[in-house]
Amino acid sequence: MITLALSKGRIFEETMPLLAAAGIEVTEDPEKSRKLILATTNPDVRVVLVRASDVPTYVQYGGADLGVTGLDVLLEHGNQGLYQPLDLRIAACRLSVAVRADYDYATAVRQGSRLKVATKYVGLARDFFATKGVHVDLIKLYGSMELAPLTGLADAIVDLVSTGNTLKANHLVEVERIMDISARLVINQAALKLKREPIRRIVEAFESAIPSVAAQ
Ligand code: PRT
Ligand code: MG
Repeated sequence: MITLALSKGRIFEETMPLLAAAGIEVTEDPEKSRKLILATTNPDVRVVLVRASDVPTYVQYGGADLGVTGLDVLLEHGNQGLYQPLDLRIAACRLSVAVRADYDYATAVRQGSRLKVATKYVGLARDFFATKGVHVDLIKLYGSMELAPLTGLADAIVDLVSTGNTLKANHLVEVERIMDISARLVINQAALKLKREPIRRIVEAFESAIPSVAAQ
């Protein structure tokens, strides 16, 4: 049995065409079912639904053989115990710094001010500002980062941006682009040895179905 860890929402939806390329279809709709283990048209492959930030943990400890996870989640988790992530080029977005439209970020940075930065990505944010030589107090949040600058909790946020509509709706502006993000296929190292053939078939099918750069 091959177990693939996915999170509900965009990762699940955007992984479906890749699975289809491997001849695999999930037979239940995760938005309608309360089940956490979903069968597929391949009796040897099942999908487990976990929180997006838990996908690397499931794969690292063998709760799943494979998983699809954002590069943001993967870098924040650390790469330990996970085999060579394949860039699937799905769920694309970018990790950025954003501030209130009336906040003068450039001047604050130039003057060496200490910035209060709210984020779910404490590790990535720490590395980014350390490299820039900007002093920051990091405030860990679990969601709705956009609210932090509006309430005075923080001067800036580090969050994912895709269309930019959420920032715009909350009168925030993107002031730095930290990195481009897309989803990765991660593989448990032991599973790769023990289930080499079936895993290789899935990886090859995924590779053949990765959206081309031109199509994005
Ligand atoms: O929602 P939950 O707390 O359960 O978990 P999650 O937010 O980690 O999961 P999910 O499904 O929202 O995101 C899974 C993965 O999708 C992330 O780890 C990213 O790699 C990727 N991804 C791609 C995104 C986005 N695009 C994205 N736009 N994840 C989140 N967003 C959010 C962003 O945080 C912001 O709040 O969407 C909002 C911005 O979108 P725009 O289009 O308004 O700019
Ligand atoms: Mg979300």
